[in-house]
Amino acid sequence: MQAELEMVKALLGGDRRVVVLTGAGVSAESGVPTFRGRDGLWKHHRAEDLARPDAFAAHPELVWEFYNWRRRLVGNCYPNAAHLALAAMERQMPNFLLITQNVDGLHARAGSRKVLEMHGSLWQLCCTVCSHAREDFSELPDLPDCPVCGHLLRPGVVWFGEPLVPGVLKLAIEAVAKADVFLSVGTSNLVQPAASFYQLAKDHGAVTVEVNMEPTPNTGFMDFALHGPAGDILPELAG
Ligand code: BV8
Ligand code: ZN
Repeated sequence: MQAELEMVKALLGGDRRVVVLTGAGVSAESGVPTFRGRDGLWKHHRAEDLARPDAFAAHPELVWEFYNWRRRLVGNCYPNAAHLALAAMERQMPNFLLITQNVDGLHARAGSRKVLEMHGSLWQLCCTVCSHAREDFSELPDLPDCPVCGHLLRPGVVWFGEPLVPGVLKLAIEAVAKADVFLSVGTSNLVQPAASFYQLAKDHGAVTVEVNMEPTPNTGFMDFALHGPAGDILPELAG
């Protein structure tokens, strides 16, 4: 793998347009449970069964308890070497963009500034009725009501079955389609539309790289597959 790693590292030089897509695996070494790993369960619920609008409509308190548990857990986690390496890459490369599926905010805490949070953020709250939205890092054991209209607030994340914010998706698609190098880091490549970004990059001539602990459904289509912890591999690439 060292030879492949050196080849990928050489590709990241100059003013090449580099786009990195991250998933839950990039936060795993910070202690944040991944969605589909062994630790992906919460009180015998699968995250995917709670990260849905119908679950929130039926059981807002249970879903909020899940998000409050994640806010508290992530609040006690710190960016790991993978997050820090991606922040370093942004400083080194003039044409670099980080697109993340994660909602934990650890990329920003690691110093990344150009980050597209395509699935929203645990630290955002928005109203279920009016346009009120705010960033809120406080302890919120009970789901707060909207200060404007009094209706329930909800986590400012994109749930399964919900459309992504159009402006964010447009920016992501435009960047991926223009990329010279596309890296997919720590994602099982199961969630759409992120899972199809590699194909969009490839169709437009990008070199595609996967960084993961193990093969994913996309591995066979990638130009390079670097298997190992992101916390080991990314610092090598950031050099
Ligand atoms: C939408 C926020 C359309 C909430 C999340 C085809 C086309 C379009 C849609 C669909 C489609 N097929 C199905 C759909 C519906 C759905 C979907 O994709 N379902 C899947 C399950 C089949 N997609 C949607 O609903 C999306 N919406 O397309 O809307 C639309 C249009 C108009 C009108 C209505 C609808 C919205 C999807 C967003 C869902 N929200 N998060 C929250 O977090 O609570 S997604 C959620 O999954 C997280 O964001 C997470 O990041 C993401 C993806 O999971 P991964 O990040 O990949 O995590 P996972 O645990 O799976 O894998 C971890 C990986 O890391 C593993 O590979 C592991 O090996 C690796 N790893 C572990 N440790 C390390 C490591 N790698 C390196 N180093 C390590 N140390
Ligand atoms: Zn409101």
